[in-house]
Amino acid sequence: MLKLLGAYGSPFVRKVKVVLDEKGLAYEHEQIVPFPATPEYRKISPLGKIPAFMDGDKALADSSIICAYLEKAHPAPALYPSDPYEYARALWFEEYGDSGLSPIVGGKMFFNRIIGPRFLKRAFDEALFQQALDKDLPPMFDYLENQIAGDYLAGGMFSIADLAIATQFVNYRFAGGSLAHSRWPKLAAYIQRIQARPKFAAAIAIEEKMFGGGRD
Ligand SMILES: N[C@@H](CCC(=O)N[C@@H](CS)C(=O)NCC(=O)O)C(=O)O
Repeated sequence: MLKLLGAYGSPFVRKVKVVLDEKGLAYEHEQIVPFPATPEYRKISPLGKIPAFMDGDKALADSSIICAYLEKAHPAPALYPSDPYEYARALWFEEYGDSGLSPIVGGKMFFNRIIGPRFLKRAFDEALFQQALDKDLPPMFDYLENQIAGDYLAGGMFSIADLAIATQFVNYRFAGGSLAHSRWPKLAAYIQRIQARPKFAAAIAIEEKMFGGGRD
């Protein structure tokens, strides 16, 4: 049996969940909150982060590693382009989402405004939030706006690139961010299109009940 470990609200858990769903795989989803990670959980995820994954007794950690494993183990439908350069571009956009957008959207916005105050008794740092909106994100959104040429970011197909970018924008919206009426029309339409895919939309709908309401 396949098992996804990690809590709703995490863009990385969502990334793996949508890969599993797009590939039509059956799996259990165990809600693991990593604040703090237990010694037991660290045996599966040595850095103490979510998600982790079990395929029977085989354990894996890190969303990118888990998604790469799922692609090898269950190749259809393909979620990585086959052309070498487009494959590398897809990995680049995954990295851009995971290491570029996430520290800002996840750390300075979603965690700062939602998770910290709601679950960890941490005060909301409004200056940090505003810094993300005013300084950090505009050049990143400009970059993405310029990268969007067709329906998808890499290889002319829905891929890990689109998933890794669009998952960050779920947290962006949950934290109160908006792309509407913005200076990024291509990006706004692209994100809406990717998140409207049935499996993606279904994953978001579950979390919407928890995080989509009013902001704290
Ligand atoms: N590179 C990792 C990042 C995972 C990550 O940062 N997860 C966050 C939640 S969204 C976490 O577990 N944080 C707990 C911690 O850093 O202690 C991945 O892609 O899985």
